Amino acid sequence: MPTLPAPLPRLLLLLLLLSIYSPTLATEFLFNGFKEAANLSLDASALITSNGVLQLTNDSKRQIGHAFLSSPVHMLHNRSVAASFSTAFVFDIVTVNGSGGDGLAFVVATSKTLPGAQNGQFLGLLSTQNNGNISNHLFAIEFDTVKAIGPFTDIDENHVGVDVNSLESNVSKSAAYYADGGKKVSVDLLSAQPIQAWIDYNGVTSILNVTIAPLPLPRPRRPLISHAIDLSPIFKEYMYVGFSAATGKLTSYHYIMGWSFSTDGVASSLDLSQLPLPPRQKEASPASKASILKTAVLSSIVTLLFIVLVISIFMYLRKQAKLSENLEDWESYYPHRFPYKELYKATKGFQDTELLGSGGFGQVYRGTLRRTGEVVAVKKISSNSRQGVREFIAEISSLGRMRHRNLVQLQGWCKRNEDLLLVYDFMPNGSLDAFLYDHDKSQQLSWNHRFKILKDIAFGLLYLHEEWEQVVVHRDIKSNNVLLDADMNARLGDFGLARLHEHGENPHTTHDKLLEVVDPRLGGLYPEQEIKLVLRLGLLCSQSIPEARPTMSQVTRYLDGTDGLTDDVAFVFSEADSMDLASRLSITSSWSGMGSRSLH
Ligand SMILES: *[C@@H]1O[C@H](CO)[C@@H](O)[C@H](O)[C@H]1NC(C)=O
Ligand SMILES: *[C@@H]1O[C@H](CO)[C@@H](O)[C@H](O)[C@H]1NC(C)=O
Ligand SMILES: *[C@@H]1O[C@H](CO)[C@@H](O)[C@H](O)[C@H]1NC(C)=O
Ligand SMILES: *[C@@H]1O[C@H](CO)[C@@H](O)[C@H](O)[C@H]1NC(C)=O
Ligand SMILES: *[C@@H]1O[C@H](CO)[C@@H](O)[C@H](O)[C@H]1NC(C)=O
Ligand SMILES: *[C@@H]1O[C@H](CO)[C@@H](O)[C@H](O)[C@H]1NC(C)=O
Ligand SMILES: *[C@H]1O[C@@H](CO)[C@H](O)[C@@H](O)[C@@H]1NC(C)=O
Repeated sequence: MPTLPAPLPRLLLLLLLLSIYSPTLATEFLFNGFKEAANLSLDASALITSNGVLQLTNDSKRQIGHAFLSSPVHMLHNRSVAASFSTAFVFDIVTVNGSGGDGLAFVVATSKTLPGAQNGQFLGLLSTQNNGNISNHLFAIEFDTVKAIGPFTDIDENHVGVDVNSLESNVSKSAAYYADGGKKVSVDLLSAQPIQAWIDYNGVTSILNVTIAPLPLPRPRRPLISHAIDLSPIFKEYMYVGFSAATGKLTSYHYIMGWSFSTDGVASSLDLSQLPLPPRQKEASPASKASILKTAVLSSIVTLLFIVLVISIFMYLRKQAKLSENLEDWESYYPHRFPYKELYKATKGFQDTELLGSGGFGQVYRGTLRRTGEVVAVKKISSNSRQGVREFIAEISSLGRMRHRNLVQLQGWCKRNEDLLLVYDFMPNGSLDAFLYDHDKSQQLSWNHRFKILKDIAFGLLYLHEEWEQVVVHRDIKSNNVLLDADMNARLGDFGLARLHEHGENPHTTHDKLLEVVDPRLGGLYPEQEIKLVLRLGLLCSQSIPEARPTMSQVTRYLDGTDGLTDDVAFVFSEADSMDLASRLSITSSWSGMGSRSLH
C-alpha cells in the first residue's frame, strides 16, 4: 500500500495557518467620489448626492451626519500595537446662512453610529455623558469652525485638532499649511473651497502627522501638526473608520468628495480631476431662498432709495437753478429790488391758490414775505417786449419812493427773464369793481362812500399830476385799478404801468360796462347837489379838447366844495362825442377823463 508522503499534510497545515495570520488583514481603498461606493454606512442626515458627493449635513440646525466604511479595519497588531495608517480626503464646507457651524472630523471608533453623540460642538462624536471617558476608544481629527467654550475649550473658530476620547484636543492648530519656503499660510475652512487633508500615523514611532492644503495645491512637505502619541491604548483590534459632522445653532453643508485610506503604507493619491463637485447654491434650501429673497428685497430698497436720492438732488438743484438770480449788470443799480427766491417763496411758488386776480397787466398773487411776515400783493407781468424794460424799471424804482395815502404803495420790483414782478402793499378790501358789480357788496356802498372814493382818487391823481417831482400819467383809471384799504380809503393802483404798455397792446383798456346815470342801487338815497356836481364834473373831464378839461387841483377844489361848479358851465364836445353823452356820464368814464387831463 502506498502511503502519502508525510511532508504534504504538514505543508497544507502550514499554508492554512499562514493564510489565517497573513498580512491580508491590511485595508486599502480609494474613492474618487462615492458613486459606486456601496461600502459606506450612512447615518442620520448623511447622504450621497446624485453626482457622488458624500454630504454629511445640510444647513439645517442641530444635525449629525455619520459615514463609515461598512466593514471594520484591523487597527491593532498582535493585540497590542496600534497599526500604522495613512489617509487622504477632500472636504468642502459650504455655508449658506452666514457664519458656519459646527465642523467635521475624521474618526476611528468602535461604532458606526456613535450612539448618544451630541450635535453642535460635540461634532456628533461624543456627549457630555462620555466626553473624556477612556472607555470611549475614540480617535478623531477635527476640522472645527466654531470656538467651543465649555465643557471643553477650543483655540479659535477655524482650527484642526487631535482628539482622543474627548473633544478637549490633545493638540490643535489654526487651520493653515506651510508653503515650501516655510511660510505659514492660513486656510479658511469656511471658504467654501475644497480642502485636502492628509493624516498619517506611524505605529512604530507613534508620530501622528496632520496636513491640509486648499485644492489644487500638492501636499505640503511640512505637516501642520506633527504630534507624538501612542494610539495603542485607544485602538481595539477592529475599528471603524469614517467621518462625522454636525451643525448647531450655526450651520454648514459638510461635504466629502474623495477618500483614500491604507493601513499598508502611504494612502494612494486622489485623482483630483475625477472628484465630483458639491452642489452649489443650486440646492438652495427654503431658508436660503428666503435669504436670497431678503437680499433681493434689500438691494431693491437700496436701489430705490438711491434713485429717490438722485432725483431729490436733481429736483433740488433744478429748483435752486430756477430760483437762482441771473441779474443783468444794470439791475443791481436800481433800488427796491426783491430777490426772485423771496417772492417765489412768499407766493408759494405762484400757486393758483394765492391768485388774487388777473387783469390787463398780468396776475396778482397774495404773498407773505418770510423776513417780515408782511402780507403783500405781487403783480406778475409777462412782458412780451424786452425793450423798454430797463427804462421802465428805472422809472418804477423811482416810483418806489412815492408815498401818498391814496396810492397803493409800491414796495419794490424784480425782473425774472421775461417776467416783471411788482410788489405792492396788500389791500384787504380788494378792488372797487367788486363792490360796484357784486350785488351784495354794492349794498354796502352808500353815496357817501362813493363820494369819498371819488375824492380819494382825485387826490391820488393830483399827487401824480402835480405834486410828485415828475408828472406821472395813469391812463388806465378804472374801477379795478381802485383799491380799498382796511379803512375803505380808496387808493389808486397800477400807476406808472402805462409806459410799459406803449410797447404792447393793452388788452383790457375797457370802458368796463355802462352804468345807469345814477346807480339805481343807491335807492334814491343821495344829496341831489353832490350827484349833480359829480355828473357835471364827469362831463367836464370828458370834453374832447384836453385843454378845456379842468386840472386835478381844480377838480379837487370842486369836489371838496372850495370852488363852486355853476349850472351854466359850457361843455366842449365834438359831434361824435355828443352822440355818446350818456356813456360819458358814467362814473367810470369820468375817472378815465380825469386820468387823461395832463396828456398835453
Ligand atoms: C466593498 O464591498 C464589496 C462587496 O462586499 C467588496 O468586494 C469590496 O472589496 C469592498 N470594498 C472595500 C473598499 O471594502
Ligand atoms: C436636512 O436633513 C435633515 C435630516 O435628513 C432633514 O430633516 C432636513 O429637512 C434637511 N434640511 C434641508 C433644508 O434639506
Ligand atoms: C437660515 O436663515 C433663515 C433666514 O434668516 C432662517 O429662517 C433659518 O432658520 C436659517 N437656517 C439655519 C439652519 O440657520
Ligand atoms: C507581532 O508579534 C510577533 C511575535 O511576537 C513579532 O515578531 C512581530 O513583529 C509583531 N508584529 C508587530 C507589527 O509588532
Ligand atoms: C465611563 O464609561 C463607562 C462605560 O460607559 C462607565 O461605566 C463609567 O462610569 C464612565 N466613567 C466616568 C468617569 O464617567
Ligand atoms: C511626519 O512629519 C515629519 C516631519 O515632516 C516626518 O519626518 C515624518 O516622517 C512624518 N511621519 C509620517 C508618519 O508621515
Ligand atoms: C490626549 O492623549 C491621551 C493619550 O495619550 C491622554 O490620555 C489624554 O489625557 C490626552 N488629552 C489631552 C487633553 O492632552
